[in-house]
Amino acid sequence: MNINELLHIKYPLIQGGMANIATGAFAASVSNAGGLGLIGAGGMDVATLKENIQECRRLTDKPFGVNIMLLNPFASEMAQVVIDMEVPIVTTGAGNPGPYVKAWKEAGILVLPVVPTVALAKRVARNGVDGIIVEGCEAGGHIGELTTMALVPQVVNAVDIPVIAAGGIASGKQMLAAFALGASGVQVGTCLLTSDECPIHENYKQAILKAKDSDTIVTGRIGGTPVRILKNKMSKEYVRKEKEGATLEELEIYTLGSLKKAVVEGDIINGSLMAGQVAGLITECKPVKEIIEQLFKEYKETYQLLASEV
Ligand code: TUI
Repeated sequence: MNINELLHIKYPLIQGGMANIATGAFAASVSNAGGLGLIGAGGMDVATLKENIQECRRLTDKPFGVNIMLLNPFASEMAQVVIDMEVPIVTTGAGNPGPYVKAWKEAGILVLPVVPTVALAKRVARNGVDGIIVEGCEAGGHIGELTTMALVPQVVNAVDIPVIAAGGIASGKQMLAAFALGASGVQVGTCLLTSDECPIHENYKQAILKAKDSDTIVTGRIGGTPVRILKNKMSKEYVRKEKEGATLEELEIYTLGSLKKAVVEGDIINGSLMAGQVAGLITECKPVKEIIEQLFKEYKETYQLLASEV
């Protein structure tokens, strides 16, 4: 079973709801390529979210969704915006969406929370969500503790709704592995950062292309909000200060507005360049459509190769 029928999409692939990156235009390009595009509401205010929903609708007639990042101070207002604007699909991140699920379901919205543990997966499943995006700590941005390889099969055993694997997926082979673990679809972020349509600064794209396997680092582990980003002056200093016992206020100096610094200004020294551990697999910039088609081509070829060897 995959999620194509549930979401009315061609490929069982959801774009990560990357805060400050995934605009309405970007989401539309993913939806037009046959995946599910998401508007990342994480760094937006309510008015900006509304504009992006309108823009996405203008650019695609395919299904799209909104990712509501629950640490966003406007999250509860945004929960109402997606109802009022008849957004068909909502994903959530960085918290428990429990308080909003009933209203979304009553409005006919398909709800797919991103969760980092079996416990939260079971809780949201009881709330009546339509599927669960299970994100391992290989992912970029805000992460949990468990790896995709360990977490996905445990959530698959614990719930009876579709599970979508996220974190550490940037190739057809990794997609196939996710399906082997019981996933019904995948969510990808890092491999779309270098797409032609991705609105991040060229310097950010070049940094992803240059990154190797161990070029990401996790900030905020001690403070309780772990975030995986590329190693640079800012992130290395942040982790050093964190280990020295710096207060959250002292640490905030490094991260304040740092994602926008990277995305908009291309500041790869002091900016926060969110990326997953798969950054080392990304070697070229190309259109979203080609990235997605290549993933599924490799997926099929690998599946056939493995099947022929059994
Ligand atoms: O949300 C994400 N990834 C993100 S959000 C983001 S914006 C941001 N920037 C700086 C600091 C914090 C956020 C960048 N990347 N992924 C989904 C995800 N959700 N990963 C982990 C979680 C999560 C964590 C705890 C989900 C639920 C949760 O629940 C705790 C609870 O309340 O039970």
